[in-house]
Amino acid sequence: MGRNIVEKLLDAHWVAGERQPGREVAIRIDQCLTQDATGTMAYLQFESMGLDRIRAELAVSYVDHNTIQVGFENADDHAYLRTAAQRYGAIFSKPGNGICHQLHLERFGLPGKTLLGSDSHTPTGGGIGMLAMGAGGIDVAVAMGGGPFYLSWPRVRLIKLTGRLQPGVSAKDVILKVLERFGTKGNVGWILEYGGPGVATLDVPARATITNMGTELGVTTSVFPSDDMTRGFLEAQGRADGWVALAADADASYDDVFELDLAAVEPLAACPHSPGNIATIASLAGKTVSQVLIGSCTNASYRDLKTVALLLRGKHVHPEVSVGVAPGSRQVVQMLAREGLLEPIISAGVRLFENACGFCIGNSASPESGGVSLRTSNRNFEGRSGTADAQVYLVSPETAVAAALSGVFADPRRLDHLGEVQRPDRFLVDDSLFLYRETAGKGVQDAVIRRGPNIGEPPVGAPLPAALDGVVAIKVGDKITTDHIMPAGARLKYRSNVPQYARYVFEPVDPAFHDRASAHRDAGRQNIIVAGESYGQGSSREHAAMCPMYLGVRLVVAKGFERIHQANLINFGIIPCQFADGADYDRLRLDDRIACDDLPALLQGRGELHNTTQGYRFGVTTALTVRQRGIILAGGLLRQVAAQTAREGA
Ligand code: MIC
Ligand code: SF4
Repeated sequence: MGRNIVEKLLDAHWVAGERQPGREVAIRIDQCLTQDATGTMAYLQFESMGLDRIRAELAVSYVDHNTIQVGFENADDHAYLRTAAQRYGAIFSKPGNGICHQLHLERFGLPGKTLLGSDSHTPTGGGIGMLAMGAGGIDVAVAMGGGPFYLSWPRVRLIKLTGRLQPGVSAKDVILKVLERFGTKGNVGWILEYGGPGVATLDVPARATITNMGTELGVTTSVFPSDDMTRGFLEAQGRADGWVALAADADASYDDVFELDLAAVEPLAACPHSPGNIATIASLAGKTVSQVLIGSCTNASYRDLKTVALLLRGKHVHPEVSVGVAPGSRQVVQMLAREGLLEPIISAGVRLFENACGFCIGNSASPESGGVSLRTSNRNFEGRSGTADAQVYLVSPETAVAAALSGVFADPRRLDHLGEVQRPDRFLVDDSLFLYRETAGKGVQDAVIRRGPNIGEPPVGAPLPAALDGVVAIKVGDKITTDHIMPAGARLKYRSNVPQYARYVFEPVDPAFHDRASAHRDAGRQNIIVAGESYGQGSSREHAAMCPMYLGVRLVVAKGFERIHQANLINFGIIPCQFADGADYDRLRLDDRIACDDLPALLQGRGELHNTTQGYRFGVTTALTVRQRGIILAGGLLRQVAAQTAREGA
């Protein structure tokens, strides 16, 4: 029987496990990426594991999130990351080089390889035929050290593309269509594989836009075949040597097939406050817009920004709309500059931002109060923009330009000069902002790691106690994102300093959480988080587990969890339990005291918790592998790996 692309990639990297949907498998990771907001902790944890050097084929440490540098914190992080990369043998991408996913696609991504990144949008690499996944920093640290990555054997859905997109409709509309169909919850454990004759009509940046936002569905990853289009892209990047073909066998089978006619896709928007809240631009036409921002790892490629430049040429943005462009990489900026395409953007009255995450993570360009902001990025969670009551819509670059020019939502298919962008024969390649081990100056072993005052210590958990003397420290609803749990934006600069960052756990939901949880912890009680469906959507930030661990959280009881966050909770020794009966969610109240005499027994799959305040018992379930139970019992992965390394060294 033939194999699909996902099976081929998993088989080629097989280490151990069972080919059964939902069962855990271990695979070898070829390439790793980190970014600065998660990278400092990833490297600090790598150091605590006692390994002397990076063993993965390739590791790249990007600086793209925290480039604001108000105060010393970000700069301390950058210096630490640069010197740690030099010491352990990673490539360091300096601030100013661009956004990790865009850069990785341009310069390092290769079909047939696995990629693990400490950022949830790592699946961008699926656009070039990689099995690319996001994970918490500590999982990436383990993979950098040559250890395997564990994932559930997936169910694979074929998204069969036919037809060709109309001019003015682009890749963003395709993934918004997929989001409309499958939503942002209920997709854990799936991988999307794209196929069908429509694939050949999409270039690599378009494919990468689609795989990038597969993350918003909650799938493990998304992957495209590697074909002539892929080869052409690699050739134009001067990397043709790395091309291999990758296609599903003719008789491959899938767990599900969804057919999508590209010609029938209309311009779409994800409406506030979820990437799965989809409406047609036609239904929004005429609605006033106050801000338009084009950029992020989803839609800031050369193709996207050249499209924007050509659409803006000779025109001016609407007087009442604030418009900004943040290119995805320095290559994109250099190409636009060489082709005279920055001029039309600037002359149109657009603000040119740094090629970094910037507005997407809410650390710049927040909209006005109640403002309507159209963005080409991938997340529109409430408050993420930095303005609590802003209305953020996610759209394609073409739709963004149509709104920038008219001041209202407008159909991009009516713009002039659509569809004029072709891939260049040669991209402008200038790798001078990548610092390679060989060019970094000193011998790897001699490099001195710079640790400014912002560089803290990764917290190490304590082994699981036998009994639980817990208290419900917060009760939250459905679809709580990691932005709710551990806000980014203005708080992002504390990522390397856990005691400080922990002050902001649940800040957008309940600013009193930190003080309450600290008081329980100091009184010797364990904190419990009670949550609804899809707890932990969004970012891969392990701080959303690490900081709660620091505040004494031992248990999250929810109706459902998202993949990366569930793995992060386990990695930090926190038990993710589900209600055996969802109705018990309603009964639990803040401050209820919860007891359990045999906490380790809970890890076996099923158990009972005793609500001693209200005087009743309720059932919970866990779905943990032997490996995961070991991590929780040990008090977290860091503690477990450090103990193992010490034993091996002894
Ligand atoms: C995001 O888009 O939310 C981020 C910021 O890139 C995060 C990573 C982080 O929190 O540092 C992600 O997507 O994983
Ligand atoms: Fe950066 Fe935004 Fe992409 Fe996250 S989603 S990596 S913040 S550009």
